[in-house]
Amino acid sequence: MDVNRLQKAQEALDAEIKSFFDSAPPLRNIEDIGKDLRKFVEFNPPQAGTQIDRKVVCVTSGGTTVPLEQRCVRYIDNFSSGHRGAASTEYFLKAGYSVIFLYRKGTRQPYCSLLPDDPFLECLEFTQESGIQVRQPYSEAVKNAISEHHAMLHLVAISMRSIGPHALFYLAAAVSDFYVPWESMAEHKIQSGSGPLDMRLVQVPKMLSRLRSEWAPMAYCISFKLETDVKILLEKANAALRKYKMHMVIANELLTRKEEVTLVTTNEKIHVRRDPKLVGDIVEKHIIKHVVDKHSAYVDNFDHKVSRA
Ligand code: PAZ
Repeated sequence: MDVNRLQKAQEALDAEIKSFFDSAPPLRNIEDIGKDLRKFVEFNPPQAGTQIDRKVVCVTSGGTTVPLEQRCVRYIDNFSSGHRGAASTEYFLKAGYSVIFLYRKGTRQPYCSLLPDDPFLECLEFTQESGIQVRQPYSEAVKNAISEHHAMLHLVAISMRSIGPHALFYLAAAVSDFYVPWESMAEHKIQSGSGPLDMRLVQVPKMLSRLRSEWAPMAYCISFKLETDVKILLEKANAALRKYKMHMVIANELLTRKEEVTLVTTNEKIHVRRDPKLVGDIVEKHIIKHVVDKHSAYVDNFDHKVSRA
């Protein structure tokens, strides 16, 4: 692409991103979120000239919805349960990472995978002697959920620029590709009875290239690619790797996503499977092991270059 066309494409993307953010209602509590985020980042201060061991990962998890009305009654949703993000967070914490867990309310939480879907009803029992108590099969899981969950970071970040290569983005959320701009959205509940609903959804601008080039240019970035047709999966993952300059794209197919994935980088494709013969073995355990190794090599390479400069 020549320089002029490249610049025009950049400007068009800038305009799309601006219009996307302008058309959304302002984020509530933005100041508190910013304050918490600063506290978190200050807790991991990059000290000039010293070795920083702490690594921070931002995990996105769960699906996003597309509201159809400003006073939202209806929305378009997707299948994502948040299992991938929640389970991966547990393994990142085990590997010594600090985690910013950016999740959709109501989706899976770390350390809760062993709890039933409706913990309050399933986990508790009433006895004459002790009143309400946690039922035996769940007591260990509830204990872990309480102690670990509260220690976890509840904050959101899109930029971890100040910690350079020690930052990792692990973008497991299923983000909607389309949205209804705020100004063209009906204010009140859309009325039925007047025939088929005709609605135009606008494409959400792809922010991945901005993340790589501007928001956190030194961070290690991993995105996911989900398809239902295995025949095109790796081709699409490779295309995303090149187009958005990701360091890794994790390719998964809808029906087998809990069994196996392929980690795609520019040099290799690593196929990762859970072992069905091992009780409790989950694919995220294997994914995170590879991710941690790749990220460490990236940081070492970075530090090496800096020390030689
Ligand atoms: O959230 P979950 O565990 O049910 O599913 C995980 C997943 C399939 C959403 C994730 O692995 C993924 O591929 N996310 C990106 C989807 C995409 O936009 O292509």
